[in-house]
Amino acid sequence: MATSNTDTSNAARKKEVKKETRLGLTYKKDKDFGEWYSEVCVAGEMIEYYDISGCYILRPWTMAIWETLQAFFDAEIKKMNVKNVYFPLFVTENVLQKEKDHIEGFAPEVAWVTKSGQSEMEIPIAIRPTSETVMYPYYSKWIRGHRDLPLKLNQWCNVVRWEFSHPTPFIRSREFLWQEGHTAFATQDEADQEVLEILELYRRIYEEFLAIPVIKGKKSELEKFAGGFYTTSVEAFIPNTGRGIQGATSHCLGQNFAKMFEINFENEKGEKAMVWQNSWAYSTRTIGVMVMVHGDDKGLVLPPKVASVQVIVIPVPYKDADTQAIFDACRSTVDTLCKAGFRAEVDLRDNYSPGWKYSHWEMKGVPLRIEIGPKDLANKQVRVVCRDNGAKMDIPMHSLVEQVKEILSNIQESLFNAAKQKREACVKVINTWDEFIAALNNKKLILAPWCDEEDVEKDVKARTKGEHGAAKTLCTPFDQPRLPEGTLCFASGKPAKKWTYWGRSY
Ligand code: 87F
Repeated sequence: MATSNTDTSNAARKKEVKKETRLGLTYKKDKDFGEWYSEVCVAGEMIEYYDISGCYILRPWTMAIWETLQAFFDAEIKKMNVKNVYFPLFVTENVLQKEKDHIEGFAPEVAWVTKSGQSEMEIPIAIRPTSETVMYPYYSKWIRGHRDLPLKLNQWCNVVRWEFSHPTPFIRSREFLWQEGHTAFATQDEADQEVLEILELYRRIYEEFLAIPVIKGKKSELEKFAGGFYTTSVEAFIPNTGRGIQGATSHCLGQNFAKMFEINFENEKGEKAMVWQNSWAYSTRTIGVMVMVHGDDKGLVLPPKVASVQVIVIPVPYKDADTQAIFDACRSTVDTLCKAGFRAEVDLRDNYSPGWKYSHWEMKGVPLRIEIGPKDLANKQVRVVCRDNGAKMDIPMHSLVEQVKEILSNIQESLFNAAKQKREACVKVINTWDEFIAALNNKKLILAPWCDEEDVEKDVKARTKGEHGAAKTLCTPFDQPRLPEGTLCFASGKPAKKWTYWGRSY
């Protein structure tokens, strides 16, 4: 990309502007969703592909969003008295295997370092796929008596899981960023309560920041974290593919890990007792869900609360207009907005046309564009254009701050409402197997009465196996519709115990 250069002649500049006309996406969201998604991640400058499959470069446009989510969550857990720590990236085979049952199914995904330079290492070391086995030996050491409880630690880190299924930026990558919280309590009550408190923070990340509606609920026995007692999650839905996606999880581990790692304490009565533990995590996957839900054929659509640039100001100088005055007006507009607390920037590059800049910032999903041309200058106004619906209005300079505030908050709200409406249109309540299959083929988010038996879920999985993947339970929502007496399970015909969401998933 050429930088501005005062020596560049007008003719040369024009040529440069002309060259740069290829903008816009080649794929359509409704037609080729998978290709559209990869293209929008790259063209929106969030991701760059790397020469190791399943690994992606997270560019500043991504990291700014991650940092916003991080700042929110980090402040909230600190209010709960959770402390941040950092444990090593590496773990020995001995320690990793300590907890055999839970690691067994995951073993193929563990990446190992076997060499240093040209020499084989004496003991190979694994790269953490999650940190239970790294951390819990020290919980055992640090927890002695009831006064050491609760112990509430969190770390912000990367983890590596060498997946073999199709990698997708943010959604399924071999290395990703997350936070993992690991807490220990004297009583189940305290643990139960924290599970839900954390889940509520995850709901807020999705709904308040990313403008994505989620369902809070409990995972089935088959889908829960095998090493735990019960798993809760927030579940999102991607209408275009008809797939559910687990947004974040908050587990109550019960006393399983306490037993294995001997995390004991002396209680108030002087008796030996085992701790109750939780673990919880959300990852950079959140950002992929945001891209999938809000993006359109022009590119990314960023919710104002997370956009690193909320307002982009673009000068629109006509041939004979006073370019300097327009540039000054743009700069002072950005100044006013930044002083009022908005994240605003101006695009003064002289080697791109205004039209090119419009497309560029639309591709990057900036929520609000401000255009300033000679007419706006004369009328002491600016032209604003909303990214989400293309709405245009002229607003007087004197009310700039109040109006921008109002417009951004409306965009945030309407993105959420639009996403919720789209999701609701995909929800299908069913009662029979035939209705279930029909809904599955129609990419629905299925709410079905279920007997809650593991074998029945396995059977549903087996019966729906196909090129698009099997159907499974997403969650049993905490918010349960009424289950009329005598309702039968859609799959087994036995008495139904609960309403559960089913579908294909990521
Ligand atoms: C892959 C390889 C090895 C998931 C893995 O959800 C181990 C694992 O334990 C593994 N993939 N898991 C489950 C992670 C459970 C739990 N860990 C702490 C969480 C929240 C944060």
